[in-house]
Order: sequence, then structure tokens, then C-alpha cells
Amino acid sequence: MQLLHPVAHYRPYTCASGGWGSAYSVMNILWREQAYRKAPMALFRQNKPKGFACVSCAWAKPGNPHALEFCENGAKATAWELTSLRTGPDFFDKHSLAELRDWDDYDLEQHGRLTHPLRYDPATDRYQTTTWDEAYREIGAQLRRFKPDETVFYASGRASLEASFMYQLLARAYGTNNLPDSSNMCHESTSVGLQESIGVPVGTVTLADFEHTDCIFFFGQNVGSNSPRMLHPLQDARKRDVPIITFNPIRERGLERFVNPQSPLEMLGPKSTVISTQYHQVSIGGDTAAVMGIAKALLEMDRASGGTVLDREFIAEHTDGFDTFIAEVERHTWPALEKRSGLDRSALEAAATVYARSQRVMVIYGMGMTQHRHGVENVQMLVNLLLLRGNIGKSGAGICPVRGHSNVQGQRTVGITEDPSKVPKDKIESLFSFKVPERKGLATVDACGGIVDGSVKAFIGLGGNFLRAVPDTDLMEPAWSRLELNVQIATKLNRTHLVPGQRAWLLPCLGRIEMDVQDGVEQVYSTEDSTGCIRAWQGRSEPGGEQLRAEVAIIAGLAQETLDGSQQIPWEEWRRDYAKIREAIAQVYPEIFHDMESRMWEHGGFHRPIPAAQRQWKTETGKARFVSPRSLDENSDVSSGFGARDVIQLMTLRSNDQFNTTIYGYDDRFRGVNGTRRVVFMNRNDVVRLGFAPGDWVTLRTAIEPEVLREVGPMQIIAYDIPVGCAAAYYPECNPLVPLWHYAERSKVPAAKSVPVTLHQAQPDARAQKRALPRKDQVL
Ligand SMILES: Nc1nc2c(c(=O)[nH]1)N[C@H]1C(S)=C(S)[C@@H](COP(=O)(O)OP(=O)(O)OC[C@H]3O[C@@H](n4cnc5c(=O)[nH]c(N)nc54)[C@H](O)[C@@H]3O)O[C@H]1N2
Ligand SMILES: Nc1nc2c(c(=O)[nH]1)N[C@H]1C(S)=C(S)[C@@H](COP(=O)(O)OP(=O)(O)OC[C@H]3O[C@@H](n4cnc5c(=O)[nH]c(N)nc54)[C@H](O)[C@@H]3O)O[C@H]1N2
Ligand SMILES: [Mo]
Repeated sequence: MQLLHPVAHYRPYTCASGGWGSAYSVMNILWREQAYRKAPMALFRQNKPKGFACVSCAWAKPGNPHALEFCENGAKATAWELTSLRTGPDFFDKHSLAELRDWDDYDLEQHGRLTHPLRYDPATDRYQTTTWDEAYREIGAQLRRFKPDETVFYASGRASLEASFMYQLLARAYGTNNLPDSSNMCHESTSVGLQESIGVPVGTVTLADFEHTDCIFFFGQNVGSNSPRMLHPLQDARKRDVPIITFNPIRERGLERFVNPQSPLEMLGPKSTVISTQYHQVSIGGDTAAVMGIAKALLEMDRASGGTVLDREFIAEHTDGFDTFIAEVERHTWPALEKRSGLDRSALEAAATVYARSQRVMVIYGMGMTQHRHGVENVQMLVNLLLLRGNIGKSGAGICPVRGHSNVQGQRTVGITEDPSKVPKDKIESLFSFKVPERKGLATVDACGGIVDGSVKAFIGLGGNFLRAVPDTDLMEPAWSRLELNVQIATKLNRTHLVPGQRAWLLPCLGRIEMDVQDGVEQVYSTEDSTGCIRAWQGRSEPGGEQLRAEVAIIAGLAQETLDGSQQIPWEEWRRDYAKIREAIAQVYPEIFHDMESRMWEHGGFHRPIPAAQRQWKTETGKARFVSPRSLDENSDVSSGFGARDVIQLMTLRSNDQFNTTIYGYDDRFRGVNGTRRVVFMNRNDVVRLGFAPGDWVTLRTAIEPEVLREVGPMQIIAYDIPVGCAAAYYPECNPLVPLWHYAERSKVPAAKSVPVTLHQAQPDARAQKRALPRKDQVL
């Protein structure tokens, strides 16, 4: 258990991403998880036909896989799931929840897989073993007591299409659209922004486009840590001399250089591939200004060249809003754009020059764009850039949001959404004989609001670590403990399970790597990746325990005890044969899933139709739309009145050693940090200006809404290559700093990438001080 906070060991990392560091890191976790028996075999089947879909990120899996089609972090996720360590009944006999609440995230999950269905016993403050039948019966009885809208059905983005489809049907047949999911904290800005701009809620790029593109823009996504398999198509593109232009406040190693750890030639040779040909360290939240600057430069070039730079034909035939957008571009002066983006005019002109001479451009982006108050506008600004030269709806071009969880996009496709207007109501009603509730349900921040004000009384979690992943966690925990019912379907113990509310059940499930046998028949499942590709998979490893049940089985079990049976939903038949669930999915969504049973096994799976990729715009006006941002200033409506001069913008992000709230270790190799996550990365000038020195211990305080104290610390300052006025620290440790109301307008994605904070001196603990490293190690 790590209660004390050791001193940051900081030494800039000089190697490329991938390479030996990556290979070593994989060996290390296999050893620590004692997963060296099962995991190596499993890794051969990862992302392969008749194998399993990696449980880490949602990046596309090629139809022709490499011999080893996994990355460092995919291997960690596999080892994490196939660990031989177990959190069994004896563990809970030993530890009360009050005690476990003092443990770090790392230590909680490090004890391995949950093994038995558990029920919380308030008298002993412990989880006790129960039977599945008893759990279903009692949870069902509890759920029937609540009004349907008092219950929330959360999903975290890993469950298969089959389990997700059943889950949303359970919620709706129960009587509520309260179906928040992790997407509400992630790419909902994409779903809202792209839907309005180009008429689809998802990206238009597929893996094949990487082979034809002649220019790639990268905004706010850390490919080296969070979707490393994408480094392969990027490396291939670079070998064709395709320029990659990156916008990120910090120099992420995966975006700089890469050595393919699966290529002996590259591993032994001296050379790495340069990924980004231009690297622009934009200020946090400055992307809209940066893209506006590129658009301004393009406009100037267009005028100088007599109108050859913008694709006027495409604009006239396919878009609307162009004139208003151009007026907006002209309204902003260069000095204003430079100030807000933190970039020189010449840098933006350099990006524009490459863009203007490229014929097939794609834009890739991640949380650095969506998790802002202007998250939706950020996404739409990227679309504006593409539309200027007709870069949507042709091969090698398009918009490419990099989704997070491995099936998060698919969950939405099969109905996990709080908005009933997004599901085929008539089909569901006629097929399953119940009325889809009309009232809009709660998405994530609204669900949090309901938990705080007491209107939400029961919470079911299909995976995830809700209480740790949401904003304002210090406010949320006490509210959460007032829940009357807390049911979590999970693979490992996490913080959300430790705040039980009045009644709690913890239901352990199979992971997707594991064989799923129902009544003697091995089942297969399907997922949709970040490029809209739908594929079949099969878990092949031995299940981690005899008591574990498949998510499909658990949902069927709960449904049968909760619903009154008046619906025509064949839960038991579905549980026995997942092909029957797919049949139902295809009946509800025939355009996407027709003939699914055969197509999902085809070479590399099949793609859902994406009209925008064919230049069919399913928008309000039937055109692709230029949407002008209302302001360049992200927090214009948030007063940072107190101590404005001392306020810096904090982005909360992931290390290379975590999957969301799952912490694999305390190192962030690419950023050069070892042994701790209690650090804040800052520009040296800010450190000095604010009266601190690198290595100092500080507390961070949120600099908005002064009447509420939100703070996290102590953390150690690392002087880092990051723009002035910007800082970075790790999620989820910093979540108490993000106010619940501080979210993207229209998508309600928490603005986790732009939290105004101030710094305050803090005391390190004595043990940490003794281990303090020489100053020169801690500074850049
Ligand atoms: N190994 C691993 N893989 C993962 C995950 C994981 O935790 N670990 N999580 C999964 C999930 S759910 C998701 S959503 C994705 C997340 O993957 P990413 O989208 O890469 O998410 P973050 O790590 O939060 O980092 C976002 C990047 O945005 C940059 N950034 C922050 N603010 C700004 C800004 O204002 N402008 C610009 N241009 N850049 C900015 C940061 O410097 C950082 O490089 O990864 C998925 N894959
Ligand atoms: N400040 C800040 N907050 C953020 C973010 C940020 O960048 N900054 N990012 C946001 C984003 S993008 C996301 S997606 C959310 C993530 O939020 P969540 O999806 O809720 O969180 P995870 O950490 O992915 O959930 C991990 C848990 O899932 C369970 N689990 C793992 N595999 C399985 C499985 O196969 N089945 C089941 N049933 N359970 C399983 C395990 O018990 C594990 O402890 O966090 C968001 N919160
Ligand atoms: Mo995510």
C-alpha cells in the first residue's frame, strides 16, 4: 500500500516511443501480474481472426494482422485481465471497506480478479459471499421498489455489442432512459459536433485511408500511450513522406519518434522514425484560435493565388455557412490569434502551406479537443478546416476521432444513450412489446447531479469506476454514500465499490479475453471500433474463476428478476445463444447490421454505412456545415476573479502506465517520471514567477467558484517543456478539482483539460523528504 508520496524521480526520456523501453515494460507487467503462464499465448490471439479484441483502446484492428497485433499498453491490459492474482472472499474477510478506502487505486486492483458474487454487510462493513440466485433475486426486488427514473444504468464502454444491446433494453423495459456512459466524459463532444456539422456522430476515416492520405493533422491525442497500434499506419505514412502536423501543449514522445518494438531490424538499428514533421506547442484551449489562424492564412493564400487554394466547387455544392465563417475568420486579427493560440503567425502559416499543397488530408484528434468547455466547437472547427479544401468524403481524407474504450462507439450504435429520439422506438416497441419511455434520461453529469440532490436512488454499473472517473469526486463521494442501491458488475475492485451506499452488490464477470461457454457452447461476441468497423471475436483463455459469469448472463439474470415479464424479451434464449441477440440487433438496426452473422466474420469485419464519407450530408440543411465559433476564449463566462494573475490552466491527463482509473504503475516513461503520480508539470517561468522552485511541494486549488474549496495535493513541481500559463497533472487524482458544472456546452463532457488553478505551498511528508533526489535530477 502506498500511503506516502515519494519524491518525483524526473529524468527526461531520450529514447523513441516503442523500442526496448516498450518490450521491457511488457515483461515487467507479465511478471508482476504473474500472468506469464496464460498471457503470452493470449497475446498471439489478440486482435486476430478467431481471437479476442484487445480490451484496451478502440483503435481499428487491421484485416491482415501483424504476427503480433498488439502494443505495449494492449499487452498490459491483457496481463491485467489474465493475472493469476485473486481478490477472493478471504481478502474481504481481512479488510473492511473503511480500511480499503485508504488504499490507492493501484493497490486495490493489484490484488487481482474478483472471484465471487458479493453482498455488502453494513454490520461488519465488509463484502460477504452470496449466491448468484440470491443476488439477482434481491437486486430485482430492490429495483422494483424504485420509480424507474430513480435508477441509473451506467455503462463504461467495454461490454460487447450483445451485452450493450441487452443492457439498454433492460433499462428501457424497466421504464427509464437513464443510460449514461463513459462517452459522456469522452467523445460526446464529437457525437454532438459531427452530427451537426456533417450529419454523422462518428468519424469518416477508415484504416484504408491511411494508405492514401498525403497529409495528417494531429490535435490533442497522445498516440504513443493511448492508441499505440496507430503508430504502425503512421510510421507507414511517414515512410511515404507524408507530413504529420501536430498540435499539443507538450511534446509527447509517441508523436515525435517511434521504433517498432516488433521489428528486429528496427530494434537493433540506430534509427527511429520521426513522426511529426511540424510540432506546434499550442496553449491549452488554444486550438480554435490556431485553426482560425490556419484558415486565415489559407484565405490570404487563396486571394494571392487568384482563388486556387480553397475548393470553391466543393464549398458551393456541398456546404453552407461558408460566408459567415469567412467573416469570422477575418474578424480576428493575427495578434489576437497568436495570443490565444500561443503560436506565431509564421508557425500557423507553415501548417497552412503544407495543408494547401496536400490533396488528401485527415485530421486525427482526442481528449485534448473534446474535454473543454468549447469541446463541441473545437471539433467543429476541425471540420471547418477540412471543408475548406473538400477533405471529407474522399479516400485518404476525413475526420478521425480516436475513441477511448474498446467498444464505446458500438455501445452507442446499439442504443446506449439517454436520448430516446436516437433509438428506433417503433421497432423496439413492436418487437419486444413494451413502451419505450419518452422522457429524456440522465447523461453522466446529470446523473451526478441527481445523486447529489437525492433524486437518483439506485445505480447499476456495467463496468467502469464511475465515482473515480467523474468530476468533483470529493463532492460526489458523500452524496454517493446516500444511494439506496449500488450494483457493480466488474472484473476488479475499485474505488466505486468501496462507497457502498445502503445496499451494495459486487458481481464479478468474465473479461473479453476469457472463454464464454453457455450451456456447453462457446459463444462469440462483436464490437465496433473507432472507424465504425464491426467484427466478431472470441475469448479463448480459461476463465479466471468458476463463479464468474458473462455480462450477457448477468444482465439476463437481473432482467428476469426485475421486470414483470409482460415484455416479449427472450432473455434466457439470448443467454444460451448470442447469435439470437445479434438477430435481434439486426432487426432493430437493419441498415447497419443486416446479415451480421456472416459479415462479422468476413476479412477484417464490415463497416457501418457512414453517409458523410459518401458526401451525403444528413444534417438539418442537407449540406455539410461550416459552424463558426462564438468566441476564442474558452472560459469567458467563468470568472477567474480571484488572483487572476496567479491562475494557470491545468489539463488532467493519462500517464503511459494506466488505463483510465486503472493504474498499472507509478512510472510515466515517455515523460521521464518514475515512482510517483503526485506531480504537476509546469513551465519554468511560471514556477519562478509564482515564487516556487522545481521540486517544491504544492497544493492545487480550483480558481473558480471561490465559495467552494476544491484542492488536491501535495504534489511536486516538475519544470517541463509546456507553454507559459499551462500545467498538466494526472487523472484521476486531480478529479476533485473539476467542478461538476464545468463542462462542454451542449455535450456536457467535463472540461477536464482546462481547469483554472492556483498553487499553494504544501508540506511533503518526512519519509518522502529523506528520499529526496538531488535538484539537478528534478529539473529540465
Ligand atoms: N494505455 C491507455 N490507453 C488508453 C487509455 C488509457 O488511459 N491508457 N484511455 C482510453 C480512453 S477512454 C480514451 S478517451 C483515450 C484517451 O486518449 P487521449 O485522447 O490521448 O487522452 P489524454 O491522455 O487525456 O491526453 C490527451 C492529449 O491531449 C493533449 N491536450 C490537452 N489539452 C489540450 C489542448 O487544449 N489542445 C491540444 N491540442 N492538446 C491538448 C495532452 O497533452 C495529451 O497529449 O485513450 C484510450 N486508450
Ligand atoms: N479528470 C479527468 N477525468 C476523466 C478523464 C480525463 O481525461 N480527465 N477521462 C474521462 C474518460 S475519456 C473516460 S472514458 C472515463 C472512464 O471512466 P470509466 O469507464 O468509468 O472507468 P475505467 O477506469 O475505464 O473503469 C475501470 C474498471 O472497469 C472494470 N472493468 C474492466 N474490464 C471490465 C469488463 O470487461 N467488464 C466489466 N463489467 N468491468 C470491467 C474494472 O473493475 C475496472 O476497475 O473517465 C473520464 N474522466
Ligand atoms: Mo474515454
